[in-house]
Amino acid sequence: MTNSLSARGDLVLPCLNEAEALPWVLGRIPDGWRAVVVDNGSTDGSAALAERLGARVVHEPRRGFGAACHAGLLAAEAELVAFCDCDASLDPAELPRVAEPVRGGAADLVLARRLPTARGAWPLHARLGNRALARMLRRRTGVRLRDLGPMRVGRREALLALGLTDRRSGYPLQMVVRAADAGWRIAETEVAYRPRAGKSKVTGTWRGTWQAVHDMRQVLA
Ligand SMILES: Nc1nc2c(ncn2[C@@H]2O[C@H](COP(=O)(O)OP(=O)(O)O)[C@@H](O)[C@H]2O)c(=O)[nH]1
Ligand SMILES: [Mg+2]
Repeated sequence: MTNSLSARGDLVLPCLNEAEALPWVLGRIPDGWRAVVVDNGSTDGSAALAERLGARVVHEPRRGFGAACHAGLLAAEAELVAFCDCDASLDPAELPRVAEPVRGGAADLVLARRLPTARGAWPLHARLGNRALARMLRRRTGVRLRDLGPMRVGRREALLALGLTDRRSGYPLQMVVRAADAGWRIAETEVAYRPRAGKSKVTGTWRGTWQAVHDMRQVLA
């Protein structure tokens, strides 16, 4: 891991009780990237563990995936900012390749489409919901994406200028909708999607799924 001055990018990792996943995730941070773990009131010692493992830890008391992601964006200092789940389902080591189009100026935002590596990595309802969402996004904005993947990279100042307001599960969708409305060049690449470590907070639960559907509808309304 590198300090902020030499870092090419800050990697925002929203974290709610991910002690099981943190050692692997933080062990996979590529050179030139700094991990910014945003703890959202974990009760399993995630924050202390992340600190011990050398990550920068930001505390966001307001619950919600978007609240955590946005606190990470506000705390970031590097030119490039990436987002990635902190559950060991996605490999931070893939970041340099994912970030390349933004770094090189060919795109303003890159999203990584998830390719499941095993049965059970991606529950069917989540996969179908995601596909429906991609279709709605295309109808609404004209942007063609095959997945609204959680691993993505953009420029810090431009991301801030989007003025994102969602603080729950609509955040990743609002980012793409506003970027599309602002005329950003949006690119899609691929990443491996593994079965997560620990328990799912969103699509693995009824409550989380319902909230995600509700929040995303609001964004597209
Ligand atoms: N900070 C914060 N992180 C969250 C919250 N809900 C989920 N996360 C994190 O967001 C990421 C995605 O959540 P996850 O449970 O993997 O959702 P799934 O991939 O749909 O099953 C994980 O890193 C979680 O720790 C929340 O309310 N606050
Ligand atoms: Mg996950």
